[in-house]
Amino acid sequence: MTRVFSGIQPTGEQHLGNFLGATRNWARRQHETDAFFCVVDLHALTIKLPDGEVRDGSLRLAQMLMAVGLDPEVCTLFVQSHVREHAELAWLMQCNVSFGELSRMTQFKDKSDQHAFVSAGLFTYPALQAADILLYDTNEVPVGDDQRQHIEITRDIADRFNSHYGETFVLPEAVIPETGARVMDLQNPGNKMSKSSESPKGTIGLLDDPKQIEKKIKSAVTDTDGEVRFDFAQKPGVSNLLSILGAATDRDPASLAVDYAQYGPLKADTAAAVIELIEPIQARYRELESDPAETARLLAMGADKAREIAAATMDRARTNVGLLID
Ligand code: ATP
Ligand code: LTN
Repeated sequence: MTRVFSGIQPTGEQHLGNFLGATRNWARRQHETDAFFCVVDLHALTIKLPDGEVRDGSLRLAQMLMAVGLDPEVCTLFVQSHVREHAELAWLMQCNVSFGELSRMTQFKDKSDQHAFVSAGLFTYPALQAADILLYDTNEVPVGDDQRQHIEITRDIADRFNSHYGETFVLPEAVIPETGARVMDLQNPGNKMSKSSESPKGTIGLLDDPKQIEKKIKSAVTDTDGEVRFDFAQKPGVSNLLSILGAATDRDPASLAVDYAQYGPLKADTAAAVIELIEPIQARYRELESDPAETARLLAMGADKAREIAAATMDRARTNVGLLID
C-alpha cells in the first residue's frame, strides 16, 4: 500500500491555506493509503516562541487535525518529539547535505530575514524534514506548493545516501493539489496566506467566526477593471478569490469565472462557500477541545505505531552508514 507522510508545525492558528493546500487532502487520502501525519514540534523550536506555546500548540493542532477529519484509528497521528528517531536521523541527514544546498532554500531566506536571532536549526531545518519523511519509507508527501523545494532536497539527500552507503531510503514524491496549493493573502495577493502575515485581515483562520470571514472576504483587495477573469499575473486578487471558491466547491477556478459579471457576487459566494466548509470543522473542534486527556491518549497510540517503523529504518541507516552497532 502507498505510504503517505506529511507534517505541520504547531505554531499559530491554522488558516484556510493550510486546510486547502494540505490538511484537507490528508483527510481524503488517509482512507486509501497507509498514512502518517506528524505535528512537527521540533521544527517549531527553530524560532523562539513564548513559553508553553509549543506544548499547548501541539495539543491544539492535534485536535484541529482531528476536527478537519483525520481519524487516529485510520491513520497514524503523532507528535515528532515523541519518536526520538527523528532527531537521530536528522544528524545523518545533516552530514549528507551540503552548506550550498541548504543556502538555496527559499523558506530559510524568507524566515531568516524576519528574525534577529537566526538559529543553526533554522538553517538545517530541511535535514530534519528529510529525516521525518525518509524514516517512514514514504512514497507520497501531500503538501502545499511552498514545500516543493523541501521535498526535492529530501530526494537529493536520499539518493546521495543510497549511492554512498547502499539502498537505505525510498525516494518520495510531492503531491500538490490542483486547486488550493497556494492560497494567497487577501490583502496582499502577491504573498501566500500565512499565520505570520502582517495584516490579520489577509488571513482566514479556521476558527474565525462567520461574520469575520464575510468581512475579510468582502474587503479582499481586487483591482479596478471590473472584469472577473482567472489570470494570476494580471489579476491576482480576483484569481485568488476564484481559486478559493473553486477549491471550496471542488470546481475549476477558470470555468467559474464565466458565472460572474461583478466582484460583489463573487465575494459573497466565496464567503458563503468558505463558511459552509469551515463551520462543521469548528463544531467538531469545540467538542474535541473539552477532552485533552483523550487527545493525549490518541497521540501516544500514534507515537507507538510510528516508533515501530522509525526504529527499523533507523537501524538500517545506522548499519549502512557504518556505525559500530551496539
Ligand atoms: P506559515 O507561512 O503560515 O508560517 P508554514 O508554511 O510554516 O506556514 P505549516 O503550518 O507548517 O505552515 O504548513 C502546513 C502545510 O500547509 C504545508 O503543507 C504548507 O505547504 C501548507 N500551506 C501553508 N500555507 C499555505 C497556503 N497559503 N496555501 C496553500 N498551502 C499552504
Ligand atoms: N516544512 C514544513 C513542515 C514539515 C513537513 C515535514 C512537511 C516538517 N516536516 C515532512 C511534509 C513532510 C512546513 O513548513 N510547512
